[in-house]
Amino acid sequence: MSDITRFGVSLKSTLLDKFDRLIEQSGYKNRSEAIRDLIRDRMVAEEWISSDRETVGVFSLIYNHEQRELNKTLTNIQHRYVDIIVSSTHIHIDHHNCLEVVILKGKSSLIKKITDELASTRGVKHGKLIMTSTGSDLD
Ligand code: NI
Repeated sequence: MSDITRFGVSLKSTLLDKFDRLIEQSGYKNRSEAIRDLIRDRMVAEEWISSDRETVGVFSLIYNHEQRELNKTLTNIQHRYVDIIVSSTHIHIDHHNCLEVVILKGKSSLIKKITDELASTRGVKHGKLIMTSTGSDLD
């Protein structure tokens, strides 16, 4: 643990009280872990701003499989990006609706392009991208 550095932070006590309440509600045992997570979250956001960094996205989409050509269109888009799409899972939610979860690894700009294309396909009811990270720069 010799690479651990301790540092002091100055802030208004009212703000610290609010922060302490917030992190307690979220289940944190101490401020350090909460602050580490905030820092990592900001660093991941930065990965997504610099468009040529390799990163990871988890994309979910909900659609009605009975919509004409929709299934085929979504599959065709995914086949165009086999180098970026690491995994894709299809779940039949009910008689009409399908959930697809697509995991992508590559440049953030390309991940956004692919997931925008999937989400904006006519008939897709909901598409949501979780912008996460390879984790390699987070320690
Ligand atoms: Ni299905």
